Amino acid sequence: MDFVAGHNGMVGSALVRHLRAAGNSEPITQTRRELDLTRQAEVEAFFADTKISTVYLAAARVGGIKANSESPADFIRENLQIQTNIIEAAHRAGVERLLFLGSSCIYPRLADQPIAEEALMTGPLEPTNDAYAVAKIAGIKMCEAYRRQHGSDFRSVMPTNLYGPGDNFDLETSHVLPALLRKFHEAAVQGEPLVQVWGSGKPRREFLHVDDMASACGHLMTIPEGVYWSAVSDHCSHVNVGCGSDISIAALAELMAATCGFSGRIEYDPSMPDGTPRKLLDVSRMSALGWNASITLEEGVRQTFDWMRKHWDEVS
Ligand code: GFB
Repeated sequence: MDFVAGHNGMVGSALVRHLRAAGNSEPITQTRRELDLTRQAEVEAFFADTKISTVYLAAARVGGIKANSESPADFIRENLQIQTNIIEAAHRAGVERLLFLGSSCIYPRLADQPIAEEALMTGPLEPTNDAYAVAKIAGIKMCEAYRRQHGSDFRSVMPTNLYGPGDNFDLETSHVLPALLRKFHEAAVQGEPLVQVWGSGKPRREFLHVDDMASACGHLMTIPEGVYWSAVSDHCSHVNVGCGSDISIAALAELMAATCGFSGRIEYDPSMPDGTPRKLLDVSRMSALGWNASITLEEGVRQTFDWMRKHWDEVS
């Protein structure tokens, strides 16, 4: 049976949708109330009592540049606890295959673009999210260590910035795409003359729709063990997942304005951090493993905009 850890999050819920659509039996899930993933004993008891063959480790504490800057201790502690508990419990319970989900912020702030998997730990991290990044790097290294010591088939996937249904639209803690979608929509509806965008607008970001991410995860988990581990190496075993192109924050803001029918002024707030100047992923390893993204930014934004309005009471 598949266990999706973090099934209520944006990625976790997309994974559940994907597994259902692929005809898999209903995945096992646990709400926070049912299972606190930061508690080692609880996690080990759950794995001991449940017949789990594969794990999608999508549970994490996530957030945008402001949330990461303000709560680094929470981000590093909670993510280390969750991933360490699940990886060890999966090993003890003899889980056949595990997929650990990280983030493109693991790479050096000024890595050569597009960023190849081998760029990991070759330079200083982006300060606004180095705590979260170190936790995710530790997760990759932990999966590799279990592979070398126990022969565990524990894989790691590093997505670029994700967006889509089920995203967090809170203006303080969210990522840029949902935040701007909400800001421009509210301004358009309320007839406001101005929308504030953080930073200079110059940074570039790559965006992947979460349903593409779920499809990539499903694809990675169907690759036979021998094929996967001969395509990666024991000390660089993670796989980037992205769409292969990026956009400036300024151009994204223009796209959001057009999507929401906002015709007012866009103002930039230089007092807010820009973060990493660019983090476009090299996705050739994933392409060679037989998967490419298919949802364009335009259609993904349109779909997310429709979803946001349909769930407005929930998200606003
Ligand atoms: O998406 P975001 O918060 O995180 O910010 P990162 C991306 C860029 O959008 C930054 C700008 O340059 C922000 O200054 N931006 C403009 C805004 N307006 C806004 C706004 O209203 N809200 C937000 N949030 N940003 C995250 C990491 O970095 O990437 C996470 O902090 C994770 O740990 C995630 O790795 C994938 O893309 O800079």
